[in-house]
Amino acid sequence: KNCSELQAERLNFKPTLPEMFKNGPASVKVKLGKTTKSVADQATVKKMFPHTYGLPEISFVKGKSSADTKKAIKAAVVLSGGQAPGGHNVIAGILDGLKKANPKNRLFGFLKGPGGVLENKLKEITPTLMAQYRNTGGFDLIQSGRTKIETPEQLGQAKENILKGKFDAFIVVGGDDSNTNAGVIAEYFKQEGMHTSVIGVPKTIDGDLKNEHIETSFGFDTATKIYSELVGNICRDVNSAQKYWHFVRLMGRSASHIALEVGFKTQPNIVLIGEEVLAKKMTLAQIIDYLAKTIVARSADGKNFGVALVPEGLIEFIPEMKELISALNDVLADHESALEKMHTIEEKKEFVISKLSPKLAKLMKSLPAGIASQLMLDRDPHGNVQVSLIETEKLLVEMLHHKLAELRKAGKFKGKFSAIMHFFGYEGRCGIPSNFDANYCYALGYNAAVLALNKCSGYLSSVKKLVKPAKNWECGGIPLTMMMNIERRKGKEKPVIKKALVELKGEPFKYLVKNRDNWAKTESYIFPGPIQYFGPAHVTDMTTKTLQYEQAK
Ligand code: FBP
Repeated sequence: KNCSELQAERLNFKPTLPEMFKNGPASVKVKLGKTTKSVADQATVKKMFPHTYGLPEISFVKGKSSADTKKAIKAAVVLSGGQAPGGHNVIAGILDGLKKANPKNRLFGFLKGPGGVLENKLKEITPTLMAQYRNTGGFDLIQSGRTKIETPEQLGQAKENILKGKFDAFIVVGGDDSNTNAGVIAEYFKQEGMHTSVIGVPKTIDGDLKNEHIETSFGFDTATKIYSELVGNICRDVNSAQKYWHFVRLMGRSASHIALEVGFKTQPNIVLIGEEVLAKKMTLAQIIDYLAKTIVARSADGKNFGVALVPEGLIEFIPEMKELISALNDVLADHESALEKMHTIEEKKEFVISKLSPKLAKLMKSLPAGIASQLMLDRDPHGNVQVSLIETEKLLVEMLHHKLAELRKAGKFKGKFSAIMHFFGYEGRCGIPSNFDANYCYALGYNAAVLALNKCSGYLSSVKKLVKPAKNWECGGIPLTMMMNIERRKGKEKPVIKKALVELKGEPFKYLVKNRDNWAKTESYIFPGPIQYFGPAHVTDMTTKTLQYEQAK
């Protein structure tokens, strides 16, 4: 009734489980791999995680399970951070895995993210409740939140509520920060002598929680398909009207994977990549020169139109801006209480500028007022600047108007520059999961249940070989500490899971470099259209170009 035709149809979709899970958790055996070490800063990470450092990798193979499935278990799940399409299927996979092992097993969901763990707000996920949410987008079944469980008091509170609920497993669905947290909790529970397994699931549309064992995070596929449809439509509009330049900022807090993937799927005239800007140590002025060059060259061919993709994290990759943001992070953290007492943004700005080095103070003052204020906004609970709120596309367009006016004066630009700006982010985070994400999330959840049944703690659910059909995917667990390194957060050194940025030596970026000059000059646009849920498998089940290029070698 209160449901669209497609929604009703998707409730009936049956995700494909990897072959090894076909006969349920009782027919899956744990195979222990090599012991592991963290990706960097080994000695420090080891010292901080004495109980969970160096755990062996786990892969699941067919065989008789040694897990005791006779004793019923209770598991709890929490969704943490930004939404990503497929979260409900993770929960469905956990529930089905648990129930298949023993119908008496029960699953609970903490409400509104880790905050719900601290406040002990939870509800049971029954098969009847789950039935209304299978293959749907969003996190509305139990919601999400960005609270962190990290202080000794918070860890103690989490322990108390997990013990109160008699949970044998605690599953955290989140991005790099949330899974870092899962690692901290796993360590703490072991230290406290608790038997509860803590397991992470890699979620984020940003696609930056990946490594050789975690090929992609869930949600990236669906979100980029949604943005690509929109950008493709804009490309066609641009080529029909031939009078505007469109600047599209794409979500992805830090890494530029989303912009790169949408670039592959639509072939626009310009794709900026933050990681390249950083590697080439480009200044804001150099980025503007690069954009202006393309605009002028197209204009000389009579084309006063085009499409440019701007990754949301770009601003933090410009070395001078990065330095400024990091200094601002420290000043804001060090003077939190003084700043809280100030009422206007101007007052805060003046105070902050007085604490910066002369070089950074000058840069801060040179920025358009709106952007400077946006840089001063509150940080999220993880201490990150809220890049989604910084309108980088406006900064670029404003500076381009100045640059092109200069070039016009010098007789080097005779065309028109009329810009339209967009930001695509939130519209992609809760879309109906693509077949890929529906299958991947279900497998990640089922796999997390198998890890829980085998009492594996401190692991991230890992499903690999994702360019193959879902039935051939390989499953297991990767120690959370293996992905950690030490970074500076809120002015302090912290162990965190290393963010996977766009690799400039990687195949996806090389593909862009090979093609971008041609895309800049021509209208090589392609139009991916909307996500297809029914039809030929090569259309419905295809995954990202990023994964295809990464795994082509
Ligand atoms: P996660 O890393 O928590 O999955 O969040 C990703 C993201 O969508 C980013 O792309 C974006 O910068 C941020 O969340 C926006 O955060 P918020 O939802 O708090 O506005």
